[in-house]
Amino acid sequence: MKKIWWKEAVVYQVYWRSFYDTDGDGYGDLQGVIEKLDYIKDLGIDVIWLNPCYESPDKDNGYDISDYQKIMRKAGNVGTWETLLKEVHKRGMKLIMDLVVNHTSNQHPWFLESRSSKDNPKRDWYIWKDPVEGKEPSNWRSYFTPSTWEFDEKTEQYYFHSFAIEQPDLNWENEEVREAIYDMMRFWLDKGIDGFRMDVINLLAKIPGFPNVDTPENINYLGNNPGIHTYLKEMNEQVLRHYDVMTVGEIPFVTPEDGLKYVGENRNELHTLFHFEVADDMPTWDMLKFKEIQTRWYEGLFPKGWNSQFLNNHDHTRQVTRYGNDGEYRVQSAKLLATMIHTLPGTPYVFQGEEIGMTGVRFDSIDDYNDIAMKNKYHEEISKGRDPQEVFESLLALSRDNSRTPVQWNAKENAGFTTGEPWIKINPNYKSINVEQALEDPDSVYYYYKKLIGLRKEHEVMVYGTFEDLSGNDESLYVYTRSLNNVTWLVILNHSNIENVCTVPDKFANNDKRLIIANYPDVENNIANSFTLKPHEARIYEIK
Ligand code: TEU
Repeated sequence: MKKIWWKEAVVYQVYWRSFYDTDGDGYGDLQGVIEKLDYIKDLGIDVIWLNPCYESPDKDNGYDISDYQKIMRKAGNVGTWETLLKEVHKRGMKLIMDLVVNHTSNQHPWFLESRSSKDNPKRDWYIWKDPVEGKEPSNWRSYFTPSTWEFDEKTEQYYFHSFAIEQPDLNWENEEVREAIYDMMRFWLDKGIDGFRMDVINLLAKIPGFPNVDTPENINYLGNNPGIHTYLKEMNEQVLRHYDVMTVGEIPFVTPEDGLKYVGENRNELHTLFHFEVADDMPTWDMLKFKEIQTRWYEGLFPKGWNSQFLNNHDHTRQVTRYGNDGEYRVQSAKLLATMIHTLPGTPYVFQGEEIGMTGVRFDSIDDYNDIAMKNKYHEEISKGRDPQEVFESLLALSRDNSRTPVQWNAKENAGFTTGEPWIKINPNYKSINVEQALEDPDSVYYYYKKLIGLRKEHEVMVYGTFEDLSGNDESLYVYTRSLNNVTWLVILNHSNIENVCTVPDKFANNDKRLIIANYPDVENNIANSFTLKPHEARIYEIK
């Protein structure tokens, strides 16, 4: 079987502004990432995904770029970035960067020129429309605002934005735009990066004419539109196929069948994707729903295309809080969720701090939060006369800031993240949940992650094995196999706050079993055909 590095890899996501601050300005920085590379390497990580650190007014934490080829001052400079890349490669790891090309900042020189006049040569680099009956050209909502249209007084036209008004969409129908983006991609690829995580890459193509829709709140009309595959094939032909790189498309709202159109091995578009079906369809844990999603994506994608496995990132709250148990069983729950993510089919992602079981937060006031999506929604809802406290509390669980609080390095002031005033509050539980504590505790979440990641390097069955769900419609138990050649691993997960009886699938009743890993101590090697699992207990057995 063909071995492919980005399928075998474990990716660690560095949200640098919350990772480690070395200059005391209260923001993490690239020098901080450099100083923690040995920590990331020791975990067993192969690839680092660095969130955007390009020049930006920072309205959406770097996803509003004003210069694609400069480094944001609070992150560092190109020199620091080049040192980071060199140090990552020196440790045998790879670095992928965020490619944010659906939109720029409204402070990007391209947009400043485009908005300056209707006949500016760059007018058509963005999407401008005349008012319709004195109003927005169509009834579309954006992800962050009630309308995708913002009126510009100077030229008396509306411009289109899929996200905040500070993030105007580029017009991908314009070949000059595409060529400028391809040149920018080559700039970073020629510096030696190992690939791109492509921000909302399915939004580049728009429905022609921007017609009104019946249900503007169901904003899937923003993505997966005709023309997207033409653009991605051109991007692959002109740029990507000329480099040995990993491409992962963030394609939030897509089905397995449509996902395969982006990442099918003979499509010549992208290598792999991550989608949000779990995050969007499961505000809280629903094992039956999760199993159904996993099986549908396995059957709809593998082995013709490749998926990613994650439960949290900088946009989705910390998994042990949202999907597990961040109280009495936090450690066991964090280990169980990790066991699942690292044994399901696809490339596993570790979001910074997940490896020590960091949890979500509940700050006291909207003023404690930074996330533009949350704050825009808060102001939109209270402008309708809703009770501010009720609106605030309704937004807490899914606020993206849950995952954006600084990494907790130790129990000292500001969790050892900064000597300055942190840009966002530190999670108050840092005194008990921090890297220093984890490194001193052989039973910590950290060492469990390290062992899981190590297993992936030793056993190809975790990467290339077929997948079969054997747990049927049990609402807490997830029991499945991964098989490759004559090796079969049986994964047994009790995602529950109570004990559960597990019966070994009949087909393995007479086989010997060898325990590979467990998240409780003193677990028996061989098992009887029916045995009791503790709350949030996870085990992997090799079937002999
Ligand atoms: O996120 C795209 C996206 O789909 C998210 O906006 C998601 O729908 C939202 O966060 C609800 O949870 C990407 C980036 O990951 C995000 O940080 C940016 O804000 C966004 O694109 C715009 O660039």
